[in-house]
Amino acid sequence: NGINVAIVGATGLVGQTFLKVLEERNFPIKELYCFASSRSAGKTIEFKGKTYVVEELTEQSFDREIDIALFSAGGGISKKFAPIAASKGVRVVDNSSAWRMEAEIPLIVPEVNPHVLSHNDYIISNPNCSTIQSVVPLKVLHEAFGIKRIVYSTYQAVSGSGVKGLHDLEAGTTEFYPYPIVGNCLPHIDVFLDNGYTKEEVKMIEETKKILGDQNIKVTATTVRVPVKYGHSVSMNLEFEREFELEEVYRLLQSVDGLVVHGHENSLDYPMPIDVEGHNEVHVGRIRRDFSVDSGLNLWVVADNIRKGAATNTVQIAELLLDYL
Ligand code: 11C
Repeated sequence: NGINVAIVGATGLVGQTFLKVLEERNFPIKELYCFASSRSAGKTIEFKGKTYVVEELTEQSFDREIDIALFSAGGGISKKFAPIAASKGVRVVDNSSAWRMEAEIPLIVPEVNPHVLSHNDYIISNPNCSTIQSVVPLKVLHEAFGIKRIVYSTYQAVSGSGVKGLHDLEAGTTEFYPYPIVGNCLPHIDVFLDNGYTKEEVKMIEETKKILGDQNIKVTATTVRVPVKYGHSVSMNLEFEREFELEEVYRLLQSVDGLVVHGHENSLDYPMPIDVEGHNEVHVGRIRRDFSVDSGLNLWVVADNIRKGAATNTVQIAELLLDYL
């Protein structure tokens, strides 16, 4: 009766939101264990009226009956501790980038590819926040019209960098970002790679193909940090194999679970970060034909990066796992 759940990274921005979302969705928890680094050990966390003491994560942390562990403590922690947990029979849902591109690890957005989950999966990856909100509207469009090419341009909130990003915006410092984020845009998220792209751009490109299950889609991306606290925005330019009608695009997008479609009749009705903070849904607007190519479409997609981009999607994956325990 109930599931034993562990949170790894329980004191972080995403870890705290895991707890909120688990409570809001009434996830059937029997025992809850909260883990973090030694720095946070001993802190207390309130969950459903009970107080929990944060424990230091160690190799022995999973030597008890834990069914599901939600990880959000960075790639290094996931690389080391997810296999330890999995070897002890714990199903790990990992919010870091550590395992996403491993061929045998499922990378899941429940509205898009829940079918890739199987009984044998003990480590399941949660995609990058900008990828999650992008693929939610793309799946039905790919099925209907065949996506040939995607051009992503992102406008990403500082909370994607965690509390350090929020601090640079709130205090006007450059402790985390290399340049001021106040009154500025930084065309730079995560590290630069040899090919001139940033790692965030490559994540969007590769994760999109993996989740949509089609390596033939051509994808490019420019990812930009903007002075917004919560909520990533993505401008998407799509080119389809087949002809489409705009009315059909609206109809398809309106059929997607967890997607709110804006602007059918009212031009001022477009999604913005300040309106989606705290929402679990993805919002799409500015839906319009790209007249510069044969079969092109432009979309503007906004979501709370800490919610649907991280905690909510991870909890939704944990909900899928309930059928496999
Ligand atoms: C950002 N998308 O906004 C990043 C944060 O691969 O999970 C998430 C990094 C990741 O900075």
